[in-house]
Amino acid sequence: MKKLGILAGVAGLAVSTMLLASGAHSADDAKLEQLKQQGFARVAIANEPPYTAVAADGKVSGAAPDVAREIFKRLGVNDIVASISEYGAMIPGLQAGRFDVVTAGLFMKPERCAAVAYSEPVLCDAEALLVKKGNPKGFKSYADIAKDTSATIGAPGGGTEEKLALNAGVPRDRVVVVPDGQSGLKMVQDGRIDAYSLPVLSINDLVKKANDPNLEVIAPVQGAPVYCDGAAFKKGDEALRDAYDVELAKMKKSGEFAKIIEPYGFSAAAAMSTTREKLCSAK
Ligand code: 6CS
Repeated sequence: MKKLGILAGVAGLAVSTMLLASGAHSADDAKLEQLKQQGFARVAIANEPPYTAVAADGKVSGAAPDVAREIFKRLGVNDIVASISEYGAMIPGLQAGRFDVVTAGLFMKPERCAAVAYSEPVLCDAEALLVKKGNPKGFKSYADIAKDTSATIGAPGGGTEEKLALNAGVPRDRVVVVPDGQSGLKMVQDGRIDAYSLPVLSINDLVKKANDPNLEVIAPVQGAPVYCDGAAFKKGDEALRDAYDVELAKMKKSGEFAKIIEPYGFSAAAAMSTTREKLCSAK
């Protein structure tokens, strides 16, 4: 597969060069042509259900990849090939050409909007805290964790929750970088951290699968905004992003978008109630 991938990539590059030389297409269209030749789009995911998930047999699912797979099919790119990445490494990986797009629930925020070309909104969610049953330290917000000098919080490296905790005043040495949901759950269960923070739907998925009566979910985290992600493209691939948005808009209008994301617990109306422009200019 790898050799095939390299050959396909070289062939794609040759097609792109021909297209550019002919002047018939902009550099951006060449990107879509290259993906069509490649036969798949390389997507970055985190393996954080229900946003993204990789089964034991390698099958990729989750609301974000499912939307992306359908849109790329409509653009003539037959499949997606996923790589698991930490949130903090997704944008550098995209910029370095390791992925063609990030479809992982990478929430739109001004600093990220400056670094990538986001599609219109796809998945929206509030933030949550996973704590021991009874919420012994009475956390309702990231500020509460900051105020309690003995409290520690776990969050994804380079993720939104890490940033929210630091911005609320939790010192760096009390914010623990946690590689994945299962680790975060275990660390709370073992008392190694006082709280673990992810978006509400991710925490709820973890708790449902853990089936542990000694856990409690605090949601939404007071003072934290509702975020929405979009598919994140490399700066310079705006025409591919625009083509993606055309198909996304059609699916939102036809109800096909809701059919994909709502079984995962996401609200199509929430994504359709806002725009990239609003989310990228949020204070
Ligand atoms: O965009 C982010 O940074 C966050 N998004 C998700 C879906 N999970 C955690 C992550 O920190």
